[in-house]
Amino acid sequence: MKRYLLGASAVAIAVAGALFVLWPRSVEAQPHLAESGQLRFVLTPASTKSGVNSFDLRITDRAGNPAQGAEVVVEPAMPQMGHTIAPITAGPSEPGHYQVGNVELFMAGQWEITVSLGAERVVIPLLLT
Ligand SMILES: [Cu+2]
Repeated sequence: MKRYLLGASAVAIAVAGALFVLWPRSVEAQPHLAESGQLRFVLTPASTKSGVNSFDLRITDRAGNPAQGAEVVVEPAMPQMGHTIAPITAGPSEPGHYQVGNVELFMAGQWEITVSLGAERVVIPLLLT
């Protein structure tokens, strides 16, 4: 009887461990960094799931000062599938800080987000589930 209980508790611990490892967790949206010739772009998506998304964008020069620029242009695309969506523009909410809402990333998969500020441009890969 004692041995049976020990065996049962070992099984319970193994199951709990497997659940801990395998349980689906929501993926934290990580900041994505990209650099152009003059600027450093950090794009943080609100979500890593397909659907309506929004981006928090912080743009600085190489010294870390907020970028000067009236409008940022965001152009999401899925080049492998030939999808593009209409460019979205946003003005700064404070120097170097842009919030881009209503980004309709309508399907899961590998997106490429082109972000331009004036002549500076980066392409940021974004994988959605
Ligand atoms: Cu697609």
